[in-house]
Amino acid sequence: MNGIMTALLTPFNEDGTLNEKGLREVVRYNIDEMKVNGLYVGGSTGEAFLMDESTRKEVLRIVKSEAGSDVTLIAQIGSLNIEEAVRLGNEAKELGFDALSAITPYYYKFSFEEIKSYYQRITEETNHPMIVYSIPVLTGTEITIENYGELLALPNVIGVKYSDTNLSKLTKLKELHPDKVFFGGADDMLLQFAVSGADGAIGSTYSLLGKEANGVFNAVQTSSLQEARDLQNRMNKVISILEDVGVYQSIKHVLKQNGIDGGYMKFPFREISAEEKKEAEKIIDILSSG
Ligand code: NAY
Repeated sequence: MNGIMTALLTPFNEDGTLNEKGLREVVRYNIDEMKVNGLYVGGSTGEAFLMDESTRKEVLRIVKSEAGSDVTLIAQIGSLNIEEAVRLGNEAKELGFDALSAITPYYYKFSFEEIKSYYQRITEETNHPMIVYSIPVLTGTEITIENYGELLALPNVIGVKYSDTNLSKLTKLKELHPDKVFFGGADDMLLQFAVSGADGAIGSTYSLLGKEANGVFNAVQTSSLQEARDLQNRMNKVISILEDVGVYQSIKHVLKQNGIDGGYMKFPFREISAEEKKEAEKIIDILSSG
């Protein structure tokens, strides 16, 4: 469950019906020519949200019958209608898809508790590996690091399709959940996703750029960038304290603890309190633990 996966497009006929021949060709092309590790079926690229349930099921059946066990198959089964999502999930499971994925419920401004209960219900009623699909640019739903933690703790939730561009958040998530899988979802930032700790990427453009994408990903994996990521994680722990307390104030304070006169702030900047100074001093421990 890693590497480059194509977010599969769906060929339609002119009258809007499914073009089975085209779909089979696209599947084969991705597997045989683009050499991708997997197919993500029924996502945004697949226009799934424009299809009725029976067509979505038909797409799953055709893709499975064409791909067999050649590559990893993930079925995006999310729907605003929970019963439909569960039915699609069970269909994909029975067909032999390796994992399910579901878009965060969209359109209405659902609370996190509602979003969590959506994944809870799908995973309970399908009992199959689940990848949360987060794409804030389209759904408007941002998930905090803490809330991701709650979703990733649900039974069967194995990872996130992270179609977000906040890469410092991704690095932190991977550090907090090393056993979960994270897929990048902005193809122009594949390199940055790979460097930031993504286990793979799912994207539309890999139907054309599969080989290049594999090249980018492998090049990053085989160099010593893991070390760079570990260092960045340490840096980010410090940066997060700095930002909480006040960046300039706490740098000055920590410098002072090291015998360097960082001086005071210029009015109207305020000086930090004794409590904030103690918080800033946590940085010294982090720096000395390296
Ligand atoms: C999906 O569900 O089809 C996806 O994986 C979405 C990922 C794509 N984003 C969107 C909004 O479709 O591959 C990207 C995107 O097409 C690419 O970065 C080019 O913009």
